[in-house]
Amino acid sequence: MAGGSAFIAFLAVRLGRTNLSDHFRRRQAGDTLLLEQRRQAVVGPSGSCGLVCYDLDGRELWRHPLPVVETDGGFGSGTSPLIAGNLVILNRDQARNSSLLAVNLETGRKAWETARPEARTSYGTPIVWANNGSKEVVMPGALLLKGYDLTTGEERWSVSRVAHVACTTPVLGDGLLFFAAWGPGKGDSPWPSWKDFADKYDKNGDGSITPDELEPAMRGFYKAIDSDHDGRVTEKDFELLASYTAKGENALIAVKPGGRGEITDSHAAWKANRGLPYVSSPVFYQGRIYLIKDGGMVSCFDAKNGTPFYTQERLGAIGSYHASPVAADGRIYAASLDGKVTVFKAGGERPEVLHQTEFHERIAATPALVGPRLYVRTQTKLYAFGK
Ligand SMILES: [Ca+2]
Ligand SMILES: [Ca+2]
Repeated sequence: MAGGSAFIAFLAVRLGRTNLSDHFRRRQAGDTLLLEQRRQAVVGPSGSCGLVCYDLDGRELWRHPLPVVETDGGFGSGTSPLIAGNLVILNRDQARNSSLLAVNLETGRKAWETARPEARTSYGTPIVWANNGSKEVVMPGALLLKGYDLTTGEERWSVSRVAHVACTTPVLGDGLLFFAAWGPGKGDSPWPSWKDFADKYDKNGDGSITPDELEPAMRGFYKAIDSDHDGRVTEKDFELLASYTAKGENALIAVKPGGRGEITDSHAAWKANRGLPYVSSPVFYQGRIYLIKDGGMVSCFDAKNGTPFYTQERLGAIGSYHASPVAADGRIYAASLDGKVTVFKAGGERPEVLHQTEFHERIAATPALVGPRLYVRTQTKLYAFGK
């Protein structure tokens, strides 16, 4: 399986007789529960406010409550917990007091927590990387991608010149680590000018915009725009946002193992800037990296050297993509947020679409491949496909 852990479907099937499934069904976010098969336990993030561990009969084994994350976007964190050995790792990047947290899988007690004072909100899920034989947690953050010692939480390396927004999860393949991130406000998606924004929203003409002057749908983003957190959006906030955005570089990067300290240049294998995904993570499959860009465009690169086989080819399924693509049996599966799943052939010089299915409701969670089955979780339903 690739493209992010997505055991939710498997769990819901296994737990279908318990009240847990109701709990899962009500959830709308794209975050995912993890199954630890050795202990037959399930660990889930509960509304961004902590970790809860259940056994496979739905009995609660422990819980580790946490303050609700305060994200820049005003919505919850989309991250999933990561189980690594006897630890459960959780991304706690938020507007203030960001950290990377590890709790003991047996007890739910904190094992270590590393402060990330430089980090703002991020939404991706950390992964484990056996980096030249030593196990690390790779944390996809805004502006910085970092590696930490799995056992102690100590920072080991750092890569800069990545996007100022991090929604994706890194992937591994062919001995390299790949991280693709894109943030709005630059390139073909510039921020509006302060003048245009104020003309539209500053209804009382006092030179600042208060939440009540925004459309309800935009109010969730108020904290992200109000850069100095004084409760009013002004030209100064736009300048701060522009300078923060300018620090990032929207890119797909390949990182070589063996680095310590600042390794942005020393351990870069290659880099690409086209076809970047916003929320969906890359998938590595048969020596290639696939990216799904919002709008329904797929790009495919040689994992070893970054040579593109094709870039930004249309899949015929427009819209946003929050679920990550997954790959199996010579095929790539991509689910749009609007609920269209496209199956295309892996390899080749262009994406050959084999099949498209309309599910008629939102798909935010990454489909799960478990043995010969493909599970797709939509807003209200769970589907299983197989031979
Ligand atoms: Ca105003
Ligand atoms: Ca402000």
